[in-house]
Amino acid sequence: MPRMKGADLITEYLVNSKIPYVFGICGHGNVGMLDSLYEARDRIKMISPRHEQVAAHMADAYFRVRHEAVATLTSCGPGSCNIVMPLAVALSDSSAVLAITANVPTSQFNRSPFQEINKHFQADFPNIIRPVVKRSFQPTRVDMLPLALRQATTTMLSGRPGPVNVDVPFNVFQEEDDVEIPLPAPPLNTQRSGASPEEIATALDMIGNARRPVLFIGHGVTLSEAGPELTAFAHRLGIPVISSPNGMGCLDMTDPLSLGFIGRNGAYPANEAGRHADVVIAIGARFDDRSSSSWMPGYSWNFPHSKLIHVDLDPSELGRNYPPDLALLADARTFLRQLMAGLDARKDAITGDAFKAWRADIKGWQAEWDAFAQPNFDIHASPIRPERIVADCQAVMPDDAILCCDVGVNHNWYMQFWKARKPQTMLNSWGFSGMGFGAAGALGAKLAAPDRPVIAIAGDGCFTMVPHVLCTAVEYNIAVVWVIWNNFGWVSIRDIQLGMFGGRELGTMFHEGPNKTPYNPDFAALARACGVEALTVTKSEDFKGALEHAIKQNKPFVIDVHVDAEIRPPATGAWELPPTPYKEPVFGKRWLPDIVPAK
Ligand SMILES: Cc1ncc(C[n+]2csc(CCOP(=O)(O)OP(=O)(O)O)c2C)c(N)n1
Ligand SMILES: [Mg+2]
Repeated sequence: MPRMKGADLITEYLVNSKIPYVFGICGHGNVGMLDSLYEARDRIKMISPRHEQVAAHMADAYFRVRHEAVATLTSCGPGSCNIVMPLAVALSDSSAVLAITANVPTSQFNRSPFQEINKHFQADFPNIIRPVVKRSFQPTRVDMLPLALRQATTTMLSGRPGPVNVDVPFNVFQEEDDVEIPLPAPPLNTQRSGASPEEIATALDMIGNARRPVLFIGHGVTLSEAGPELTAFAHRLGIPVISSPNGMGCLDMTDPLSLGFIGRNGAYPANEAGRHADVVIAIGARFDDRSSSSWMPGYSWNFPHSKLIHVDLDPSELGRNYPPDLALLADARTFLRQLMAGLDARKDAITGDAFKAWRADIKGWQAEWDAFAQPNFDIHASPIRPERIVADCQAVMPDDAILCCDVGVNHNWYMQFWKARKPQTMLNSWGFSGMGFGAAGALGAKLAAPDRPVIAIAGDGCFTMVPHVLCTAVEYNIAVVWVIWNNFGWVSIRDIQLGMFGGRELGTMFHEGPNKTPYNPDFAALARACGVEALTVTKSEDFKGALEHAIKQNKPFVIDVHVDAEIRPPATGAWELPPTPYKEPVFGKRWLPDIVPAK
């Protein structure tokens, strides 16, 4: 067995696992690891952004684009505490990150050395990080590293992927032992479980008896790389597809069967189809509050009136929010292949003919929605109407370009109107909605897809949480285009505040001076100060050209776009914060079936 330093063992394992990057920030706790990465600098690259939050968002976005994980490296104490939020983002959205954190030397455990968390237990960082990772490992000797690394990476990529933590005391980087480098973990989707033949037969019976079926797909379909199978199945039977944000693009959203997103910020045809469906086939989707109108019946869904076939590889999602009529523990791609094979084998040929009337209803809802929404896309104004920005991005960005979305009302507009053409091209912090994901993650997305344009859409609030991303872009020449959706405030929250509290506003807009003049830094000047080219756009006529220009430059670029804060995305479903009653007007109508049959 070779004798080697713990840090070298980790480095060799990362290299053998074909992990090309470590995103991280130095500290006294991890200098041993940095020195080892220096030795291997031709085989693995360290990228050091200006905040640990950015490092973990970068790793998260990198995985979402490539479905291959990279590592983060943070020091003991505060540096590692800074990755808690982005790891929560990754965990909520099933994204894999190998978070290597440093800790104090084992010989100093419990003595309260510099940066040890020890109130309740020695070197207690694993307890801080535990709720936001699939598992935390704390090897306290070099000979414990091989098993910890192998188990951590296997856990990270198996089943439902997610972040893991390996917490390494200072001396474990530095000490030597006789150790074997473990084999790399199997890549994502190595194991693909399927449903039983009986379950597939039951699912097909339910689909065959349906008259108004709909597919609801989520990140599980994206992670399973089941886009072609989904498309083939939807086309074969002519079943419309509703998508959660992280499922977008698995079916080309310009396909007539693609209904878009559902819920308060969904598209009207998706909510209409969801609430009128008689059979819902949900695959890798979890019916969270934002894609189910907070579970209030009749806005987005009508369970148990509608029958539910729920497919997921995580049993905790089956029945979490709606009890399924048929719950299938299966990988999305395997399930869809099984359905297709089942269709081929059946004697009572199931065809899409039975759904013709249903598709005609849907066409009608699509026409109504277009008639309502489309005229606003062509309006020129200053400040700019929100729809215009979405439309111009759609017109300028090539089909394989990556949109890395941040959080806020800007994101609501993209959820409602963006048409992703391919999987893994629209990245969203969905489950946890951590501000900074879009602005920071875009750096990781660009490293994952260096030949494709990457556009970050970030609100002015989100961007000012991580403005130092510009420094990192310059230092490492990462050609991201940031579109700053500048409405001079935390406008998504302002709108909730205004709606709930009779028009009173506090702490949700950016002002200066006694007259409360809208305030923001001059983002273009800020960008130039960092060495990044920038433009300010205040008129809608100018945005498209600015974006084209920025993409063509193929270098870091900021476009500060002044957007009208008074135009709100139309509600087509609902979102409720109990006990406040929901009273927003909804485009279309809540629809409850007359008779809700008992189960
Ligand atoms: C780290 C973090 N802090 C706070 C929030 C709560 N929050 C959600 S959206 C939002 C405002 C976003 O403002 P901005 O980026 O300007 O987007 P806008 O809604 O104005 O488009 C806030 C504060 C959050 N999701 N994440
Ligand atoms: Mg804003």
